[in-house]
Formats: sequence, structure tokens, C-alpha cells
Amino acid sequence: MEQQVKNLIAVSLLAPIAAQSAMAAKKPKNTDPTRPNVIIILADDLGYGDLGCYGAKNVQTPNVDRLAQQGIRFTDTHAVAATSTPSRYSILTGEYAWRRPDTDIAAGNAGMIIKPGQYTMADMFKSCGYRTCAIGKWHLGLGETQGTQDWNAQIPMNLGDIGFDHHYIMAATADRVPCVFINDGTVANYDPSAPIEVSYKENFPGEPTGKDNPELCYNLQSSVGHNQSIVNGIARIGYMRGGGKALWKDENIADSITTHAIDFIKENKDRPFFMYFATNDVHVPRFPHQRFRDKNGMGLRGDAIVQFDWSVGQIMETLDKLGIADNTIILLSSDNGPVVDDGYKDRAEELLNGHKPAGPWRGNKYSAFEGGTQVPAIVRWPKAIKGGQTSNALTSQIDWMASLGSIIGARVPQGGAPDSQNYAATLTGANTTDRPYVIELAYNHVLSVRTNEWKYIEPSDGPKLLDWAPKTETGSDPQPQLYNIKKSQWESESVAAQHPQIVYDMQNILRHEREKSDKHSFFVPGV
Ligand code: NG6
Ligand code: CA
Repeated sequence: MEQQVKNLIAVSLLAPIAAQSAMAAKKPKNTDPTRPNVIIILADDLGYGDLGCYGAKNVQTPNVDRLAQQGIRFTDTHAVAATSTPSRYSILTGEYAWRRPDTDIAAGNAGMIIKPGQYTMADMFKSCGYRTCAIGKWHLGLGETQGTQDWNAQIPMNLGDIGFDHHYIMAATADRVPCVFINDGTVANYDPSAPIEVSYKENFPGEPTGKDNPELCYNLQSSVGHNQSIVNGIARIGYMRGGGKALWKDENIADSITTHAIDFIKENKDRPFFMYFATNDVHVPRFPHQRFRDKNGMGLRGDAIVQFDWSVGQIMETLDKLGIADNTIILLSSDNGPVVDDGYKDRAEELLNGHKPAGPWRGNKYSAFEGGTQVPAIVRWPKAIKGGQTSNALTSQIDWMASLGSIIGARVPQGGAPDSQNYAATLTGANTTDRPYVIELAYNHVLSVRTNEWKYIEPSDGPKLLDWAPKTETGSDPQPQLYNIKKSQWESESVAAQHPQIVYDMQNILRHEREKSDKHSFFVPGV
């Protein structure tokens, strides 16, 4: 009897939800395969080897693994750059970041790097009737020029001016001030009693810093740098004052952005939408919510991966409940390769226990070696893509814009997305055609070229290791380097001397690509 009552209660409680989702599932309005919803899930510093479906053993990622099982897992996809700002710039504009001098890792008070005149991925979707949004990490500047933003009012130049209908973002990274979310151009939860000031030059009088007050860094301590303003017991890069109740708590960032993403999906369930969902995970400071802690043996870095997987699962579940998963493309990837110690004492290095964040590749974030730009990439679109596929095609995130544009029939204006090529057939598994070559940009501005068989790294004079990111190989060498990737994924011994013709051909690719910058109408800031 008691059990019956319990069942009854359970059924009656579930009924409205079930009815709702059945209703939604019955007739999703957007079933047009030429207007699929598109969600880009872009993780931060997530490595090729950090996911179960890419071989990780020390951490579980069941949601991402399921996404891969239901779609295509790519094994040779490259970010355009080995750091965030240039990588994201390239995804969102379809232009190689290295064509511009001002796309290095942006400060939290950088001016907008993509100016309103430039054609963006968001413009492209908007032109086809999509509702567009960006949620999470931005790191491409806000406002007109560096350091001139008034964080206490609407920031006059923002993502709304480059095609995003809705935006809920952090200006840069979680380790850079200002530590507040910005909702459609104004600080979210703004606290008038605590006006916000930001400087990347000097501290505000009387404010504690990580350098002078390490005892106030009760949540995480710095290992390198990260010794300026302290927010939530964690010292950051840059100085800020104020913020009050608008200041984020690092442990709530994933919840906050995931909730906003779910709300956006729900609001737009009946019309085509494009969502750029850029997580803070697994970038430093890694400080995930308590409920994701201690689920794996790798400490905070592993917990951040678990938290990322949770966010992905929430988005998948939302699509399922609304009955719109079938005609939604999810593209999941990372902005650059992984890094273990990136400036906070989170024990990531000592707890790896055999885990290889970059999988089989040499180097990591920042590096000219493959680990700098080799990223996981998964595409799921149940309506049009058969699940369970693995594609070994050589692909680059630079082509997402033209490829997605071709799927939705966008007419890209002349000069728009100039480096992006249409590889929609590869992206959707219709074939496994390689890009003829992929260009990679390292932190030290060195360019590399990958073909299906070869990897060429141009000569440079810099140090072999970054002094501020321990164990990070730059890939620099004064000699040109050539590796046969087909023979060995690990770039161990350069065979440049044995293959002068191939070195020449690879150099020619770079020369040819660089010459394009002089000839055509690439966007030049300030002109
Ligand atoms: C570096 C930071 C690093 C990270 C990186 C940007 C130090 C010592 N290191 O300067 O922690 O913030 O910039 O990462 O400050 S990215 O993924 O956004 O490009
Ligand atoms: Ca990154």
C-alpha cells in the first residue's frame, strides 16, 4: 500500500514534466535540415587526452563520450593557435589571427579585437534568421580601446555590435580581472554600493594583492604570476576594486553559465538558434564546485574536467527534453592544447598518475609542437550524421565558419571569413577529405604547417622551455624542423636535412599564405 502511494506520488509529480516534454517532443518546430540549431561547446585548455573517448583513464567523461558515440570523433583537428585569444578570434571570424598584430592573449580590459565592421560567425547565423548568443569565456576585448571601459555602465561597444543577440560573458579569463559577468553589455548583478575600477598598470591604494597578502589567498595559491588583486581568496592578473555582490565565485561559474545556456535554448526551442558556449573549464584557476570534487584521482584539474562533462550533459539533456536534439548540431572542441601547471598550486602535475593531457602528442598549450593545437573535436547531428564514426581527416577550426555557412546556406560577403574553407562534407562525415594543410600558431608567434604526412616548424631563436610555465616546451629551434607524423605522432627527431624538397614545399605554403595578407582585403584595424 505504502509503495503504491509512493508510486502514485512519483507519477503525479513526474506527469507534468513528462507531458511537457512529450508535447515538445511531438512537434519541435525547427526540423528544417537547412536550418539546424548550432551549438559550439568550446572548452578551455582541454587536451586531446583529457576525455574518456580519447583514451583518458584517470577521469570519467560519460556525457562527452556519449556525444561522441552518437556522432563523429575527429582524431586530427587543430585549433588555429596554441592560446586562447588568437584561437577564438580565428573561429569567430574565419581569419587567421596571425594576420593581425593584436591578437595575443588579451588583458581583461582590452578593447574589442573584432570591431563591428568585421564579419563574424554570429553575423553569418543572424543573416540566416538565427537567434545568436555567446555564453562564458570571451577573451576578445570589450569597448572601443584598452583601459577606457566604464564597468559601471553599459559598455557601448560589445558583442551586440558583432552579431550576438544575447551575451553573458566573462571579459577575459577567470584568472584576469574584472571578476564579474557581463550580461548584454552591463555587469550582471551590479552592486551600486561597490563601483568597479580596473587597471592593468597599478594597484588601487589600500587594496590587498597576492604579492603582499598571500595569507588572503585562502582558496588557491599562485605558483607563477597571479599575484595581483585577490577575489574569492584567489589572486588574479590585473588590479580591480569594488564589484561587491557582482563578483563571481569561481565554484559557481559552471553552474551560472550552464543555467544561462539552458535558458537560451528553452527560449529559442521553436526557432533556429546559434549558441557559442565557451566554458571556463579547464582553465586556471581550477576551482570547481564542491559536488564535482574528489570524483577522480587527479585533484582539481580532473574535477574541472568532470565539471565540464556535467555542463555538456546538462545541455544534451535540455535538448532531449525539448525534443530538439535531432536537428541540433553540437560541435565540441577546445581552444588550444592542455597545460598542467599554469600558475596556481593545484597539484595538477603531481596527481597526473600517468594521465597524458595531450594524449600521444608532444608539447602542450603555447607550444609549436602538435600538443599546442591538437584538440578533441566531436560533431553530433542526429538528423544528418550517422553515429559511432571516427574521422582521421586533417581538419582545422578555421573551416568551421565556411562549413557551417554552407550547411545553412549563408551568403558570406566578399572579404568575409577569408581563410575559412568549406569542409562541410568532412565535418558531417560524408567523406574524410583532408584539408591540404593546416597552419598552427604558437605562443611565440612561430608558424607551423601540418599536412596529412608531415609537420614543419619554422626556425626561431627563442628558448626551448617557457620559464613561467614549467615543463612547457616551446618547440623553438634555430633550424627548420620537419617530422614525419605518419611514422611517429611524437615529434622527436627532425628529418629536415634528409628532405630538403619537402622543407621547401612547406616553406612555400607559409610564404604563399603570408603573401595573401599583403594582397587582399583582410580586415586591418583602424583603417
Ligand atoms: C598566461 C597565464 C596563464 C593563462 C594564459 C592565458 C601567467 C603566469 N600565466 O599569461 O595562467 O592565463 O596566460 O591562457 O600569468 S589562455 O588559455 O586564455 O590563452
Ligand atoms: Ca585556452
